[in-house]
Amino acid sequence: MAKSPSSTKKTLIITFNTNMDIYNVAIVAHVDHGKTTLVDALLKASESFDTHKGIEERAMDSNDQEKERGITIYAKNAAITYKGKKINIVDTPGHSDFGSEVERVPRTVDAVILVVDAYEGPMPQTKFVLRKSLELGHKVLVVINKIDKPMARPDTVVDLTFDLFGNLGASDDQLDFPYIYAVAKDGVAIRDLNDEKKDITPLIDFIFENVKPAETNTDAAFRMQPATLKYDNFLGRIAIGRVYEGTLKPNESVTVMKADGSKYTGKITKIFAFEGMEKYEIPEASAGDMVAVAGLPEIYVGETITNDASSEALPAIKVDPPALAIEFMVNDSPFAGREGKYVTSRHIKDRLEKELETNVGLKIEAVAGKDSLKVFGRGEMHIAVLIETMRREGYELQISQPEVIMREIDGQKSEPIETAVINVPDEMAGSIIEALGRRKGVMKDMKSENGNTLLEFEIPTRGLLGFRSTFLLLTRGEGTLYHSFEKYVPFLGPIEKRDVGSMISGENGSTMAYSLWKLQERGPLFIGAATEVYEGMIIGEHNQGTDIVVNANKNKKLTNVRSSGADEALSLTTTVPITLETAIEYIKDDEYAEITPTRVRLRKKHLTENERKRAK
Ligand SMILES: Nc1nc2c(ncn2[C@@H]2O[C@H](COP(=O)(O)OP(=O)(O)OP(=O)(O)O)[C@@H](O)[C@H]2O)c(=O)[nH]1
Ligand SMILES: [Mg+2]
Repeated sequence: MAKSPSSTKKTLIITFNTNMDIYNVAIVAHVDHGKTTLVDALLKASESFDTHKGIEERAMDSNDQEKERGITIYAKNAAITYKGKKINIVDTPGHSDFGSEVERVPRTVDAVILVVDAYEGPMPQTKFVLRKSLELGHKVLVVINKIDKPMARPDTVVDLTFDLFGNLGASDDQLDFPYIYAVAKDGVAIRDLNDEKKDITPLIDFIFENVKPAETNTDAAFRMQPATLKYDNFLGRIAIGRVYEGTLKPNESVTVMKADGSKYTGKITKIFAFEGMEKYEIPEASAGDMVAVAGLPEIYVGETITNDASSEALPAIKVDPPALAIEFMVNDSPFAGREGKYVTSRHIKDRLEKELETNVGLKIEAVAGKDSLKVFGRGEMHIAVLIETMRREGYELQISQPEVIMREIDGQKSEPIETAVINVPDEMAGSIIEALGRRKGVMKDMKSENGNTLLEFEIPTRGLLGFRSTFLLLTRGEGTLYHSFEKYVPFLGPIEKRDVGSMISGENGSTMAYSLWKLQERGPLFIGAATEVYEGMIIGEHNQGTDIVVNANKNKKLTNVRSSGADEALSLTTTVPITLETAIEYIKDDEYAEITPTRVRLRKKHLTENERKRAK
């Protein structure tokens, strides 16, 4: 189709049409079930200007870490126009650590599209996002995706999804959900499994049929509620959300109503709407649409922006509280400041405060009597993504073991428990059941099918901390493990975190292959030869369950001593290098991880043996 001039970027304002029907939908699912791929397919089908040109795979996952990890981290808006109608789509993350992104979004839409993998069926996070959507009374449309998988069982998955709706207390209306099949990867959707697989348009028509267009009461006062925040170097904080009623032009003054009931006035300088993956400046925000507004540097999620100070605030957005905290502090190891550009506590504090402006699930708190900050997040990965971003920016810091946040409920200390769903080859099920049992997991279900065992556990979040590496070891990477917050229960008593101790360097200096070669019998090593170490640095695991102090810097006492530590004649079993994620999993409460732009080192909080004895 030849492009008319009106469909180019510059004149996009022409496509802004207040009379256009608008459909606001959020796409939710368990991790990897194909949400972002489905949004790609929709963008490619869009009739509007050049959205479908040069869309790379999972283009919505635009952040560096999203690309590298292959997952969505931040909820994002996009929009397509088709047959003269507009669909605002919010793509959400499926990983449970980014659940707060999902909790906020459904409030801004009229319907939710639940994607379910045609082989895996509903998984822990399917339940979480569906529960949130049903609670809001939303209509839920189901897309059974990946029907091309060799083991796909689309009909069974529809039944399982129906059961899940039932278990979660869906209303009769919700229970009668419409569904459609898709191969998002190939950009096709079909109503009936026997239909010809042509393109994605059946899904678009399916949305038009089953979602009510947004209400567009433009006579009322302007009211909008931000659900996500972005930071722009030129414009500052940008609030993205839905206009519930009324209209607003740039430079009109507005009143912001905060969650605590207080108000202040401000001015919105620019208004944007979405088209494809981009946002474009528009002359007026209008009821029913999703817009991004700039000009309110203090704006926060869930607040109400209005042009009539006497209008009512929109209902607050409820977000589950953080489940986990990690202490961030200045790196005070002997190697501090070697690799980082920003290393002081002020640097770290300022950076974290900036992060709070847009990272809604995150909280920080000063630690009494210490020059450190506690960072609260939804899960290990939520905080790990932040640490990774910081080290890429040149920050250096030290972190503590993650701690699960307890809550006082009805006068009782309570802790979060999660549903964990595990799929492993049959012969490995026994060791997994044992390992989770030790971590206070309670088995809820067990099924074996085609040589694979599917296990469902309820397990305290504490029990899952650090479990992933054990899981990988026990299953040799052949299993899958998903978990998602379920509820708070009274505290279940102590859990021993790991039954291996650390191998600790007793000296400063450089490691020698000869020493390491002898030490490797005592447990896996984290570092190789010719690596600089300091007294108190953890260089490996001790498989006897206790900490031991070792000297990794000794060389062979021979006359023909080699000058280099890297003695090729000695073959070291492979070392297990410490990554940010493994560090967070590994450290015990008397240990720290130092994170610099180029290194991750583990250390004891107290570096010398004497200090450690005294601290006991
Ligand atoms: N076989 C098959 N694979 C698909 C299909 N749709 C998506 N995938 C693949 O599934 C993987 C995950 O896809 P994503 O679109 O990133 O999944 P997501 O739901 O957005 O994942 P998160 O955002 O991390 O929760 C990618 O490797 C896709 O290529 C499909 O229809 N069939
Ligand atoms: Mg995604």
